Amino acid sequence: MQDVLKALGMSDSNRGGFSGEWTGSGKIQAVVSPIDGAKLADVANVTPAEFEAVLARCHAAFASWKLVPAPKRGEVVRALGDELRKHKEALGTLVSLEMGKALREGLGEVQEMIDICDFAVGLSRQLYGLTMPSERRQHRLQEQWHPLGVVGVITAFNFPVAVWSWNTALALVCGDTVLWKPSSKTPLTAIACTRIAEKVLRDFGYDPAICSLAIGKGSEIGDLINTDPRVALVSYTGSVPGGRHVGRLVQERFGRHILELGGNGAVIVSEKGDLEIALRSIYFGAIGTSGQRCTSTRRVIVHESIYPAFRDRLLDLYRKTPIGDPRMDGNLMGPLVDRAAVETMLAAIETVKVQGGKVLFGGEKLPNAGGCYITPCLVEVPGNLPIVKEETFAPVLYLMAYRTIEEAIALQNGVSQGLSSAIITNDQRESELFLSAAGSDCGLANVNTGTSGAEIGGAFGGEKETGGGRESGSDAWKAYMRRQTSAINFSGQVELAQGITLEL
Ligand code: UN1
Repeated sequence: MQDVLKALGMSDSNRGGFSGEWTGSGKIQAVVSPIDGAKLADVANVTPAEFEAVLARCHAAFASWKLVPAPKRGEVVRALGDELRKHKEALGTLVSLEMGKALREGLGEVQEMIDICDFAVGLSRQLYGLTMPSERRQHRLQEQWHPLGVVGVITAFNFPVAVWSWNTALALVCGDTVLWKPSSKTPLTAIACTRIAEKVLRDFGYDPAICSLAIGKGSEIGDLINTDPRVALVSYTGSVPGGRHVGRLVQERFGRHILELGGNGAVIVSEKGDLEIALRSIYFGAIGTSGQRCTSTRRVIVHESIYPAFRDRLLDLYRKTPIGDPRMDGNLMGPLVDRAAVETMLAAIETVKVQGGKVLFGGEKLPNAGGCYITPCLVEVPGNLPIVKEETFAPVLYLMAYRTIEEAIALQNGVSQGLSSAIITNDQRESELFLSAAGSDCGLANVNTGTSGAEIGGAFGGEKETGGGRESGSDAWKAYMRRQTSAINFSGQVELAQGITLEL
């Protein structure tokens, strides 16, 4: 542990606020690993007064950062990606230690950070605006994209570093400054990332407050971000109730928000699909990150003709799941993030039994140190029972059968969340229907691959109670900029639009 912290410039006791200098004299929090309950390090939270100073500096940094040409800002992001490459092993290990995901997934998460940096470097030369024909003679219409301001990034424990990077890499090339409030469950990884960004910004001679940090409770520090008009955009990843709260506060002051809330991913397995692909994608989607991705597979909708055979093969995989210390290569599943998550999972299993579900396997607590280990659970259900419609952030997978493809799509869409979905089929009519307006209502709809593991090149996010925001690739950057439309008259005369005449 000491080596990992040292490699990332940290120590046993760390301060949780940064805006050019490190601050934090609030509550001291002992960060404990879900792997074995061992203490990792202390973090001092920021007080409201320290938060005010952090925000003020981050806001002040915007005034000069927005004037740096975008391709030059891209150079900073390139260096950030290079620095992350150097620290991939240490940072990936810290992710695994702090939130408990398998080391290979921790490394994958850091890779996702590197990928978005690469994407953003290219983007820094492509912040295109359109030129449009004017209806008036010798006039021209154009739009430009300008920096927006401070982006408040509020992240969840499950992707403790990648979500910051999706937002930060885009925000930086867009000319925005970033104020990050990470989950209180994963403050160490946030300090590590901020240290990396600090070094890069200092090397270039820019104000390091461009990447600021404020660690504290959501109800305190989070709400200071949500209510402050100096924060132009709040990008929030978390639960549906959390997002409803953030959305209300930010809307109240006409700020912008990107909400990336709960999912309830389903995979439709057609009798015309490749069952090996289905098995692997579903298994990884359900147990990967111990079922704690918003893109995790939570429901499997299987054609009735193959249902019994498919269920038995999946059950077989579940029975053999290697669970244990996530740093050991053989283990596919580590602990849940904390004991409360284990209790939430157990409660959902009790509820589904009462509602008519049949537990086929799992939901057994394991005696490992720390108390956060539990076997993944597979439950047979007759359809979208009330508890199935809720997102339980844990490895519980609900299996149900369907008769027609239309019925399967209706089951997939029959929940209030709309993040990720997939179909496993070799029938083009089925896959095209699934991707059509009559198909999946989710932001992500995959064919012959699972619900999780989205690449950064596409826009990431979902509909309905998932919140409607988009982060990462494609044109998600537009949410981080201010659009300016201009009419330019080079005629030497006055001509009004819409044919209006003005005789003086
Ligand atoms: C999340 O769970 O909040 O698509 C993000 C995936 C990852 C990101 C998940 N690339 O599974």
